[in-house]
Amino acid sequence: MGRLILVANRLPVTVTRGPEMTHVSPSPGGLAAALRGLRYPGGTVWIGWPGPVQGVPASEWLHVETRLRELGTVPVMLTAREVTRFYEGFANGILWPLFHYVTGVLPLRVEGWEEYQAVNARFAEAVVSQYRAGDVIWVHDYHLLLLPSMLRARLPDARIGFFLHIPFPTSELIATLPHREELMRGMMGADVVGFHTMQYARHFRSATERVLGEIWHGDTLERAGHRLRVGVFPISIDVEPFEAAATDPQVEQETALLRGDGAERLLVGIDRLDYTKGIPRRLLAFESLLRRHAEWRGRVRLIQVAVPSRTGVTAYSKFRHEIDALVGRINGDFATPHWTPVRYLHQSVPMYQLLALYRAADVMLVTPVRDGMNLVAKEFVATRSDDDGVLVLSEFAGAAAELTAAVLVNPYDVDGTGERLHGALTMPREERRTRMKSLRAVVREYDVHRWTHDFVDTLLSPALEARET
Ligand code: GDG
Repeated sequence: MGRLILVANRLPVTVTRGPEMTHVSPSPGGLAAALRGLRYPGGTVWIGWPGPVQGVPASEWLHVETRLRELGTVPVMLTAREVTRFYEGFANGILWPLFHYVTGVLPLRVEGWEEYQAVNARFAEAVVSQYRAGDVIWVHDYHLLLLPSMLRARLPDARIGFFLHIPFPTSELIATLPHREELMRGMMGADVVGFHTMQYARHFRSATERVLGEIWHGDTLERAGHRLRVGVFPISIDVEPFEAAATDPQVEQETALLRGDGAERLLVGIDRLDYTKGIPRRLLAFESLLRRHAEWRGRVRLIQVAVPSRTGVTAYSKFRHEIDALVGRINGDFATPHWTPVRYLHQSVPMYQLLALYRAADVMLVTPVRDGMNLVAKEFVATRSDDDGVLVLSEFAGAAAELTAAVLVNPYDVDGTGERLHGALTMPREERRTRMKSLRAVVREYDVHRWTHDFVDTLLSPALEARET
């Protein structure tokens, strides 16, 4: 049996230079979290960028390389210029906002295309050098849209899958993208192209029709030498560690500390600090709750964790200041000497604390303006084996297609979201239980192992129908 070669911009581990020595530690973000627990009978090989390693002294590099090899990973190095122009520029400065419909942060001029091509070609080189007949290749995400076709040209008989972790937007937006033909053609080298939702898959089909004049037969398309299939595979989580939180003494202790004497209700938000996650409008919705329902003043607080992310991209540093200012204003307007409405953590929290926040939350706020899936929503649900807690979820998160028993909100409607918060805080216990039971059943039914299995199965058997397209 062949191996599964996983190709993603970031390895599931990152090399970072500490004050004393260099560490190899788990990478942040949803993709890494979802794929870390992946098992494949023939074994896996990971190909990706290990993070900015330029500062690692030569004396430690051998140790780092050995550690990466032990973990089954193959590093692809990026120069500082490529980090700026491929990663921060083209991938995170153009594709990320455009695919999330946040056109306001797009630069006037699209730059970094040469580096985007060059890095995709370097990844192709690394995959070809690892590939053995019988291996299956699975390429991930928007950083590597050109890679499937580059691999198809070099390895015509290989099984190549591609999965997009972010939304695929309407073809109206794809049409605005310089290099749209190359990018769409790049994806089409795969045998299977997977998305989180039916809507994204539909947008992809219409974009290929519009940009390349392709003609689909249902979910398949005949290409020179191979058949392309589009499928829907909603990513999920490894449920077990989240359910186990219920019996972890450290988590229980922390949960009790967060709940305190129960006099205050707790709202929780946990996100990467990203303009797609809807943090400013969420803060305004909370403010609206406090203004319109004054009875909650002193009786409810919001803990918002925003993990620093992509700090090299200008739009992110501007956005950070916007949140700082909003938190300051809301706290300034509403705090009393005994109560602070918003506790804002611009840092990541350790796992036991993350689990305790999920368990202590009366209401979990997942209100992105746009999100491919959003794993935080699924993690929260999996943690609530007590069948309590309310999930307030944006209609514009991919997760909303599955988690229909959540309280769904339009995050752009700030006052409307504030009213839904009031509704969530006053929801009767029986309704909370019914909704949470139904949400937990969805997440348990389709976990990350089924997700992987479904995708790879579809990739291995072209005759097999993909889910629900
Ligand atoms: C992309 C897509 C899609 C967050 N803060 C802390 C922490 N986290 C962990 C969460 C979760 C992950 O980070 C975030 O995952 P998301 O899915 O919510 O978001 P993205 O990073 O934007 O992921 C997204 C995903 O890819 C997978 O396809 O769902 O739509 O944008 O696992 O738990 N973990 C810890 N401390 C923190 O402070 N330990």
